[in-house]
Amino acid sequence: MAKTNLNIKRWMSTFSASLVVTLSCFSADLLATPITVTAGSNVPGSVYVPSGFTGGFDLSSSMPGHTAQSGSITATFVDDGDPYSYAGQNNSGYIYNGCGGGWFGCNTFYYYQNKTTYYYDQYESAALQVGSSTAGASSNYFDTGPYYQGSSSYWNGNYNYTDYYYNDYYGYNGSFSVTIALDAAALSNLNSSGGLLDFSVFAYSGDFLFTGAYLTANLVDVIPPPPPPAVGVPEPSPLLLLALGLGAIAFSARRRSKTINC
Ligand SMILES: [Ca+2]
Ligand SMILES: [Ca+2]
Repeated sequence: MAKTNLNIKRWMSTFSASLVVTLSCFSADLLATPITVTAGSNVPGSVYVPSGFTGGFDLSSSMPGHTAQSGSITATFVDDGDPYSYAGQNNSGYIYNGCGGGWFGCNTFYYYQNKTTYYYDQYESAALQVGSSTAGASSNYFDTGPYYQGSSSYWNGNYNYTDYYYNDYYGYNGSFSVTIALDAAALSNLNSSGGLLDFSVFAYSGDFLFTGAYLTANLVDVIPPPPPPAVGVPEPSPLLLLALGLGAIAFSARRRSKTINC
């Protein structure tokens, strides 16, 4: 009887080990490693954006067997090179005493003025819209500072005048970009369409060139639902399983006994 208990313990130990291995393999299948895919938009080249347009992405070749969990869209822009608009002139006048001081001891007085002309580059602001979300980006501020351009001198009948000229270019230009995460609506559209997703670009302010957009999506395996139980096939009863187990133990014990006897 003690030997039978020992065999039952060994059989249960073997069964438990097999069950652990089976569950481990099952969990590994469910936790498939996500893959990241990237696709460019269907908008070719650069598009002038005075107002707006709509484009799209196509991930249909990567979607079978997968579902998108997260992702983002990045759109890039560049200013189109605006004509500078004249922004006024600043006159800063100074009186210079050529004699080093003293009004009555000098014969010559003259004035000089710094005249700066400002040229303004228009401000641009772009918007990217996907799903239910919108994000914006704007061109970059710059200021060259006053650059000396030359001077001119003249006599107005009473005094000598010298004007010094400067130009200052400032405003907004250059390349800029915006990235927006796929929200729930965008992910739903992407998954329900089998990998297609639309986006829109428009101008909040100014004009510029849209130079491209790409979609990055993180995909995971689609886990199929478990198959329905078979109809009409009776499951083995616990008593039958117990009888089969005890029979196997008895058979194993008999073989071992014979082997020892040999
Ligand atoms: Ca500009
Ligand atoms: Ca512009």
